[in-house]
Amino acid sequence: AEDGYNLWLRYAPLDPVLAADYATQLGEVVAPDQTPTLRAARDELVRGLTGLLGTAPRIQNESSAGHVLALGTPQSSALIAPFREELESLGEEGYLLKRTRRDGRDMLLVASRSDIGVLYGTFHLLRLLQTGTALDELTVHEAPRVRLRVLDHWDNLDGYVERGYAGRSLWEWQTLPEWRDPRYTDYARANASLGINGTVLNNVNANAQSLAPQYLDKAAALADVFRPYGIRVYLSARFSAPIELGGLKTADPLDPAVQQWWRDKADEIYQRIPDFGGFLVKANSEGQPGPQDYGRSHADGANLLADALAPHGGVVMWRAFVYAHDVADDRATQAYTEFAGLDGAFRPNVVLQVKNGPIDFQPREPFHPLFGAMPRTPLMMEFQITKEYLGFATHLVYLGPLFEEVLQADTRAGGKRFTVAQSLSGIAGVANIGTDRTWSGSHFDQANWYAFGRLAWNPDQSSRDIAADWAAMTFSPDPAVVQPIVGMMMASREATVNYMTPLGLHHLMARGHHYGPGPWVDGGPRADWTSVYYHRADRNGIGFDRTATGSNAVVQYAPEVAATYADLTQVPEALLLWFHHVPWDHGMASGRPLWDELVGRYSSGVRQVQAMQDTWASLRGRVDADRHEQVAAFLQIQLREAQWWRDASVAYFQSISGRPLPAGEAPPP
Ligand code: GCW
Repeated sequence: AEDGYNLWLRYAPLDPVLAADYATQLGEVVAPDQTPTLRAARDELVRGLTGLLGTAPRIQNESSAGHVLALGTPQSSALIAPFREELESLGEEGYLLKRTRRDGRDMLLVASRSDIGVLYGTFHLLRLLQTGTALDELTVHEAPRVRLRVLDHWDNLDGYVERGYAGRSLWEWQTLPEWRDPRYTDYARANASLGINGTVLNNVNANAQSLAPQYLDKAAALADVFRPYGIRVYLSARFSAPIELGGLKTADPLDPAVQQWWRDKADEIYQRIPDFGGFLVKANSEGQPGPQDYGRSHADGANLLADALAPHGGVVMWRAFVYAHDVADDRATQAYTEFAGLDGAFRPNVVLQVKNGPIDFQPREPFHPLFGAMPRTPLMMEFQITKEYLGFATHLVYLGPLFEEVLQADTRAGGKRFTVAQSLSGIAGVANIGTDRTWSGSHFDQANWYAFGRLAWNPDQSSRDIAADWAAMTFSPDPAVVQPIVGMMMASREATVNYMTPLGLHHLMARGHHYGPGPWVDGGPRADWTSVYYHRADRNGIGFDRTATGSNAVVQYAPEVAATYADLTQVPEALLLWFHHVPWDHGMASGRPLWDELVGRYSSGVRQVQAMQDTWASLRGRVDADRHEQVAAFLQIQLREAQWWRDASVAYFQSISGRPLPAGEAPPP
């Protein structure tokens, strides 16, 4: 039965004619296996070809004439050595796939300067076969565009995953380091297939114990498993660890004893994990300790850890998601206010990790104003793959278009085109992975892990193309399956925006768990924990004025962007209520008044879910029964809940606007 465990690496048998054609074109395989990484590449190739083509490939040490598939580096393979020059420009992680003739052989090369590049190239070749791509004339030069491509696990030491909807943590701290669950290897394979090269094992709301020796031993065992797959281990560091673990009186970054403690801690970690990636830190946000507790800046805090890691080559990923105890005028402005002025103050091995938008992983936000605003500081995107504010693992929401929209946003930094993607040194994704048999809590949420990884490698790819690859690999390369699935996926995010937070509304979810509607939530312990803080609906209108007449958050963007967002006639309708408070009868592009448009968007979100259901129903028989049934059931839940969102939101806003429902709109029950 298909249970989803194999992700996009199912290697289900191809159509026999196609399989036979591939088998002839590939011929014999010459794949060195001197290192663990080369062995992983060879094993994956054998696994993939056996599944896809129906027979195990013949692995040779030398090739005779005829067709040969050659894997390797110039060092490990005599067949690859002549192509050394062509590999120069591809860097340490890049690879070449190339069909060529040499010495009477028809060769297909999977070549790289490094072993890890060979593994990446092998996964790429397998993807071409899984998607039924023609191999004649093949020439692929690939190199990652972003250096740090990292998954952030919000996993606690007790196995609970914060905002995790896919079961418990994968890391079995209880049985590590002795027992290395084979699932760790499958996790590494899946990530390597996308080029992900780092993993932060523990929650940013960090327990200092993660840095205690016994946990370092466990982390080291995981690092050993991941190493052949090019994945470095990182840890979230609790800023007050010198007090909690070291017994010091302070964690002040300028205190010499504190500095010594972190240097010693770094030495201790690198003794166990020589390629340790570094630390991720959440400081002075939502109650976490940090340098501001001692009157020091974020730069002082980040540099403290950076100095400890520098001798070993580690980096500090310092988060810009700061969220203070006392509510600022506009929570959306806080990160920029605290960080923009620190540009240039960080050590070179500090990377500032910025969430995609200025609030918090909403279904839609404008891009974060720090992108493009810190030219002297390496920046790292933080996306949330787990869908905290988008219906958890139950709702089918493909995040590719959300990621793409943010990555392609033009910051206009320096007055010219400069996309968010161009500003990045790294990309992190808050993982949606747990012990669920599907890994991600649903079949379609696997696509969000997949799309994240592909975009981390090259943020300029199209989310539609990525969806097509994923659907072909996960379900079937048959275009009659791929096309409708891609159609569903591409429409799904906008559907969710429509039934949850249309037209730039945000943070209307029920308080705390963030599942289901709660636009009425008021009177919480602090103003910005309430939905009314964000939508500001009153008798006259709705929306958060972030222009000069309001919080003036727009000025945090480059002048051209600020001017566009601030201008009611230019702001994209999708962000209208993010930046403006407008009257209920404000004229919209559709010709309808805002109130009618708003209700219409809520209703169209529901209809879009119905359309997904219809598409999925039409695929019965083309998708295996097990997965078809579960997706259908989840879509039924999503439809019910989209209706719930629509009815609750429309009823609530109607109680404020006092306006009649537009013609044809059913009243909430
Ligand atoms: O989105 C919010 C979540 C918190 C999370 C925080 C953060 C890890 O509700 O659960 O804490 O963001 O990103 O630090």
